[in-house]
Amino acid sequence: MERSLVLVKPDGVQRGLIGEAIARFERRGLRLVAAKFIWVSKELAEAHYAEHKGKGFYDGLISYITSAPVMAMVWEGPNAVAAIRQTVGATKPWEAAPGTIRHDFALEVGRNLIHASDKPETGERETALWFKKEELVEWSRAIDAWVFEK
Ligand code: IDP
Ligand code: MG
Repeated sequence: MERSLVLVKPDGVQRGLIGEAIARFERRGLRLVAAKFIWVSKELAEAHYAEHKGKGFYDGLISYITSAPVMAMVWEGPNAVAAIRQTVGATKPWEAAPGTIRHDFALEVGRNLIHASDKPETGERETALWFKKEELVEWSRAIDAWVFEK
């Protein structure tokens, strides 16, 4: 089963969009694995966004993600990474498809509300970076057979 890290970033938290994001992932059929509300340290922010180090927006990105608390979660399901990226929408909100979170609630790339892992391997790496093993909950739902084919 694929897993994705999802962050409701500081702007999403401040704008009261934690519930909106969770509702969309729940409705989609994804299963919650872990969640915590935290103020991100500079060290964690830098480790999380290491691939962007050296880019023009990097310093702004680190201040953005550490500016206020975030809601960090792991969601799982078949094709979870692609499905979640689709629900979140394109990085630039003005390019995000109508109906996606970034389309419906955002205007700026530097205030795009949500983070979601970009590949299954990234989902695993980011899950391990943000959560300890004992924070990940293995469980099943009565509806799983009606959402997951296998
Ligand atoms: P993603 O979040 O859709 O995976 P990435 O390209 O991995 O997008 O970029 C990480 C984050 O960095 C974006 O979500 C956005 O918050 C920020 N970012 C990316 N490009 C820009 C930019 O050109 N200006 C400001 N912020 C940017
Ligand atoms: Mg990314």
